[in-house]
Amino acid sequence: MSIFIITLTLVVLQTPAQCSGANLKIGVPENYDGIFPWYLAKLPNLPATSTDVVVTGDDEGIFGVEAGFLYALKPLDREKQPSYSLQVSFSASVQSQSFMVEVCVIDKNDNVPVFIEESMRGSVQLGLLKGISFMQVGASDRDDRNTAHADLRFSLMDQTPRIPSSHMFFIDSVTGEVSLTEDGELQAPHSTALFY
Ligand SMILES: [Ca+2]
Ligand SMILES: [Ca+2]
Repeated sequence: MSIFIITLTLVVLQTPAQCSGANLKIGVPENYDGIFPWYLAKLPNLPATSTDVVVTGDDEGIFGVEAGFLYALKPLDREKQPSYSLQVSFSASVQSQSFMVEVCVIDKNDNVPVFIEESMRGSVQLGLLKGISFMQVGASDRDDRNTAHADLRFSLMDQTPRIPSSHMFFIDSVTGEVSLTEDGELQAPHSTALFY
């Protein structure tokens, strides 16, 4: 029986995230680092003559309305809170009215993937055929799993020692399953290395 240690790397693809719109839904990017108040959108449901405009539904007091525009007073963190359901109340023609606004925080790729376990050990039984998985590695990413920001790919970076072949192992880039290559199948029984 041989035991090996391998070094792995993760590759993360990037594509823009989407925030679908329905009713009054506003998509805003996370981690805004510009000037505050940050004006997010004009509220078309708010009559120009409305008074006593109040925004509720956000415990931290991040959002407000000024001159018909919804604004935020600090950057948003999708990993902390992915959306906000706000109620905008106002008075128009003496009557009190309100409508709902959903603020959807659009993901940015601001988290690196991390392995579920810092170090993993697998063992190969003598006579194991190529392509048959003998261990599986896992990783996670806090970004939006519906986007490529959390779409992980595995690859083997290095093998130590590189004997009797430098290409003894294969990792499935999607599943993280590790198996022997053809070289590994042929050479493992003759390998003098007990640990990789
Ligand atoms: Ca990420
Ligand atoms: Ca993110």
